[in-house]
Amino acid sequence: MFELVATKPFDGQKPGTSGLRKKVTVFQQPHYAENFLQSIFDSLEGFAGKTLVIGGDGRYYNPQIVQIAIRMAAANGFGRVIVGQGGLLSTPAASHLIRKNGAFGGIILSASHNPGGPDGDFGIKYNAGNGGPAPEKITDAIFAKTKTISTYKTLDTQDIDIKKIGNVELANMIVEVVDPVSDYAALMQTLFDFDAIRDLFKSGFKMKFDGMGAITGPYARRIFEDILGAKSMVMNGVPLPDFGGHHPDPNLVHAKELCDLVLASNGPEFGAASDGDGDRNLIIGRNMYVTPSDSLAIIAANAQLAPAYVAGIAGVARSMPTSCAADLVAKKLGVPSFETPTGWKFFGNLLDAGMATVCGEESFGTGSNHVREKDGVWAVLMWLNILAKRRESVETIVKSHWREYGRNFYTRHDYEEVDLARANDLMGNLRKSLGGFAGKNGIKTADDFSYRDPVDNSFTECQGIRLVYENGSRIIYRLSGTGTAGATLRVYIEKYEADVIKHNVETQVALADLIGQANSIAAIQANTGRTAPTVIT
Ligand code: VG1
Ligand code: CO
Repeated sequence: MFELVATKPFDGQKPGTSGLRKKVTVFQQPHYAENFLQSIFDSLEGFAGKTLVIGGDGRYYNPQIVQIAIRMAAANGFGRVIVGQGGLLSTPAASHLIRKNGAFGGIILSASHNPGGPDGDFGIKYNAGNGGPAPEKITDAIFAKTKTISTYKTLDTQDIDIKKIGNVELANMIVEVVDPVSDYAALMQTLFDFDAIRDLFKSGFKMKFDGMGAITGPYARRIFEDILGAKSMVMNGVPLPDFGGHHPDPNLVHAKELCDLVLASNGPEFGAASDGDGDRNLIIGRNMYVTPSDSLAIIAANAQLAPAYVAGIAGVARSMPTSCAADLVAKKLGVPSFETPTGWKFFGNLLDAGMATVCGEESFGTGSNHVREKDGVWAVLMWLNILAKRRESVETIVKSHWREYGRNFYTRHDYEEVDLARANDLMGNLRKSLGGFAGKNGIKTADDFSYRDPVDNSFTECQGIRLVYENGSRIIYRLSGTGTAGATLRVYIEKYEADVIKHNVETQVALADLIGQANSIAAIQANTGRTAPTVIT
């Protein structure tokens, strides 16, 4: 018999770009997590007796919330929970388990690339039966429920042992504890040419992978080292509750240890990293950083080298701030390209409908129709597959891509933890001035990006201020939907360059003019009090 616990609503349980993210201390308030979980269940219908996948990235507070979620799933009438051993699952592995087992949905416990530990962040996200993040229709319903909740259902039981693989009974529910890596590793072997990659490593090819003290360590060890035979190449490979103090965001700033090693002229041929929950990827080669936007374009152009994509891709989708490099590839391939709002949930319908095969975001996210999340290890394997087939360096592959398509110089400047009211003012002022930009200083159009989903016709607006220049250059402003303190202003800057002679200019230099314009148009210094971005990628 379940217990009905009386509770009161909490303010602000609104899912952002990727689920509900708050400080651990916020989640530690009595009933806080329970309220949100019950609101998820109350927004769903028809799950009695069905399967729910539960797992998280192992960050601080993961073990406690896994137990709460399992009890509440049983009390709410699920028939089976599949949970990763120790409560661990990378986000793409959770997506795969939902799909493979025909589960009703999944609860993913992660704040992704945000720092962890007692003073860090925590997060809860619901994924639907297609394995993908719940669409806005569901997240809006969840938020509405959080505002009126008065009771939640749970069981009065001890913690259940999820350290051992196997089945445990809990009331009328079966809890199936699974190895977090096995099914995922098996899926990867159906997508890529593992023999070719094994041969690449046998030939002396050197690689370093940075797990950043987060979830992908065990996945990388099993797949790259045990299965593919790469020798001791994983750094920071043990998932830790505080990520070993790392900020598990795989970019040039936070994966500095790896970058210093690989970007050197005598470094290993290839380097990669993933984030807290394993859905992001950083790709670097000796002397060559590959921007996520370029990586998406290069993957789209070379996907046919991998067995799963040998028949070609149906289309490419990118988030609006991602550079237009992938569009050029789609055009050449004669397949459609789609431009969606930021956040992986917007790719779900396109993937389900078979309209896009490969998707990506400038924020180090790349993936395909094999799951419904971005997938860090997948992207690394895709690159390894390309490298194994082409037997050229990362640098050669990138430069020849630019030669063929032109180069989309690209940078993102983040101003983190700025005052929320001032950030809102900055965006508000830009919105008010929208009508005055076009036709001046080379700007062709100015708008606040909105998106009509071509599959279900749903409409999403206010997704970022977009200034598009006559020559195709773009400046985009938006506020982050994943932060937990103040506001983060993201400024995205892009310029297309067809002339090969100009391809080797340093990115910040090539974009200096546009960066100056971006700063002055939004009066960033005056509005944020900051003279420089906190993070440049
Ligand atoms: C950021 C990125 C976005 C990504 C999201 C979740 O969102 O910009 O592209 O989908 O994080 O990624 P925002 O709203 O902060 O810009 V993860 O790795 O946190 O699941
Ligand atoms: Co992530």
